[in-house]
Amino acid sequence: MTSDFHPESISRIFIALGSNLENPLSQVRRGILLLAELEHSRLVKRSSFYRTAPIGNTDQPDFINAVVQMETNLTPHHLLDTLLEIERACGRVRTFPNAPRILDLDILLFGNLQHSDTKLVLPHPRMHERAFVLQPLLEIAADCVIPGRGPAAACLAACMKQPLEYIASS
Ligand code: PH2
Ligand code: MG
Ligand code: MG
Repeated sequence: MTSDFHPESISRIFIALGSNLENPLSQVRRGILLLAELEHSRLVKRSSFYRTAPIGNTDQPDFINAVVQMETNLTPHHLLDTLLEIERACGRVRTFPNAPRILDLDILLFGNLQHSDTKLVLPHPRMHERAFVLQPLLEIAADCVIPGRGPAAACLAACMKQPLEYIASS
């Protein structure tokens, strides 16, 4: 039988939050409150909020983005399922890839784990090329190294042309 959590193994994880529908700032704030209540887990730090231009599908509203650092005893897949449940509970409806969304919760890093299957790729496969992830991540973890990619600060230097506006710290 596989277990949902490892009582003796705590992992340091980072989760990205993003919203561009229905008052995005309050959606991201609510997402953080729900993450703070996650079972077998502890919220350690959260970044400021950033207003960011959409990357990919550019024909949609600006996003509010933030990143949190947590500790968890959950397994990566149980964490993933739990984040998808929170997204649904907050009213997210999946239509097409990169569609506007009420709340997106992405696992960026799960300790130093490098993993790939049909449901989950770790580290997040596009995090190293997205200023809206790297800037808030570096705000709370300045020395962060992305397994397989190198220092997050060097990754951010390569994507400085992506517009991003610091909006609030609380
Ligand atoms: N999320 C995406 C695609 N593009 N752009 C911004 N600025 N912020 C996001 O959170 C974002 C995006 C897919 O999840
Ligand atoms: Mg995403
Ligand atoms: Mg997602």
